[in-house]
Amino acid sequence: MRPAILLTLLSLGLIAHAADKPLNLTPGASIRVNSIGFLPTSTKQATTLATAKNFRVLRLDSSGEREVFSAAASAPIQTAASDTNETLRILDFSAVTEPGHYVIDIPDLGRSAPFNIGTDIWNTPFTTVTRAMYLWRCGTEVTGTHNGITYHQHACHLDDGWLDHVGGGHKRHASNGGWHDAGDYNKYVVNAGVTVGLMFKALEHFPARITAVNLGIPESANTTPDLLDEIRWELDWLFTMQLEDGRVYHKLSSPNFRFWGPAANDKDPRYFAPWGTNATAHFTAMMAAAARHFRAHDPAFADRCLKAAELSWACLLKHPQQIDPDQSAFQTGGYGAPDYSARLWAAAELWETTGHASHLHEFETRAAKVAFSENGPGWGDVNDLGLATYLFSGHATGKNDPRDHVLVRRLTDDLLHHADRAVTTAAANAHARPLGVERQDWSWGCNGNVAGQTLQLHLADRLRPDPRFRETAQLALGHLFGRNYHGRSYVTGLGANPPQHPHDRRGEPAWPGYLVGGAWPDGRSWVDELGSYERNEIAINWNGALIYALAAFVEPAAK
Ligand SMILES: [Ca+2]
Ligand SMILES: [Zn+2]
Repeated sequence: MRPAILLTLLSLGLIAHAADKPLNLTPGASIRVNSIGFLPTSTKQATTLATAKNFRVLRLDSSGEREVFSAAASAPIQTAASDTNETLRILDFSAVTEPGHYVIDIPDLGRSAPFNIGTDIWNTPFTTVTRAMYLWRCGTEVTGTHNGITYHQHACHLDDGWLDHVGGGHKRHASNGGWHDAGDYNKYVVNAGVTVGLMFKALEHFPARITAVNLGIPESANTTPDLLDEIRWELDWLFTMQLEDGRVYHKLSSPNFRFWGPAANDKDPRYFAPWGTNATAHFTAMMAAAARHFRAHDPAFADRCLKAAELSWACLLKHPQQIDPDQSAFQTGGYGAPDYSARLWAAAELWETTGHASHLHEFETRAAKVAFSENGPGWGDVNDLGLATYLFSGHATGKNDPRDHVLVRRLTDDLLHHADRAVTTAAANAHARPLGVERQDWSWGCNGNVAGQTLQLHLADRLRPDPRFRETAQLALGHLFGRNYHGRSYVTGLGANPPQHPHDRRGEPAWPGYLVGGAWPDGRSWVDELGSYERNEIAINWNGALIYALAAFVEPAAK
């Protein structure tokens, strides 16, 4: 994904031959359970080593512990070599429905991480993971407290950025703000796309759940939903990436990944990379969607977003062939990808916001050649975002639906096919991972894919309501929060034994609310090590996916 990272870190000796070095793998956990917990009505399962025959569930409270359930484990299941290559059993305790604090106990084997049953179990994870975007803000002081630890960053990168590599000479063009991208402090327009896109989709699909959530950010006292406020922090930066003729700079980055330490100590100059059509298309899509979302809260800002979107769209029409930026001055993230899907997404958002037939035509022409993704949306493929906007368009009302009905039917069938397959895949997997466990299902950032895959499940549920879709979306979260080979949460600061050493330049203790990349090339191969950028880095696109996945289960009535 970002091969330049490897070269840079190797050359600096920050990691020694990471590509060759065998991973220091640990034995799999004895009992693996979603350590956040379960909604009272959900199916409740955990996974354990095959030595367990029987298990019990204990309720923990101030008076001690008491057994509330016991049962036999399932028959043994052998997992594939491409998965975890073990013999395991499933523990089903769906009969336990009373809200409370629990643990699974297996004689002679041990106890699981504790977990909760309740209607509000996903509220704090949603707030923490979304607030993590605020903690990523560049160009400003940020501070937050989590689990008794206060995290603080002084205002950073106030010189952003320099025009040397875009023909502007050694002059500064103000480009403060935005989010740091990942474990590094650079800012990339393309990766903002899928991140902002999924955050907007969370608001579109689950407004009653998340609109009123207080994220504890500087804008929490105003009347705008905090999630929109947080997105706006990125949009305000994105405006500075647009040229007067609508072209959009690809990124704002230091030349390499040399610096480690607090962001405010990073004095490496940061430069604009030349414009490209892919960044311009992502910019257009984000601004077009923003115009719609901000209309009710700040009409002037909505107008500004729409104007920016239309300017960049006109630029894209002038440049129908892909133009990639020259990034030879940089060794940082390239984010190179075909611009096809970003143009498709931009057309969808422009149509949804303006209703203009030309945008619908452009979208449908492109959409005729695509299907829903296999792994959920990602920075290199945002088709799912555009297809989702189209399938659930506010313009498609009754007799006045202007869409191509043949295309709508095909996309609907395709979406349902993908979602049904995710349900089947999760049901067949010992850790209920809906993404599957073939070799190609474990890849750099696959935890983000697991989270992002819930988009298709919730879209399918809107088209053809089926409790299995939401159930499977919870299983995806369960896998990320502990029902996995390691029996650990893959999200910093949340759940059982979360990552302590993420690949994050801010250092330790680990900043809270970040999904790490995950295991590959099989389910065992994840390590909690700072140097493991390819398995233990954090990134805005993965958090964007997790924000979406969590938003679906926030329960505002349970304070
Ligand atoms: Ca607010
Ligand atoms: Zn910064």
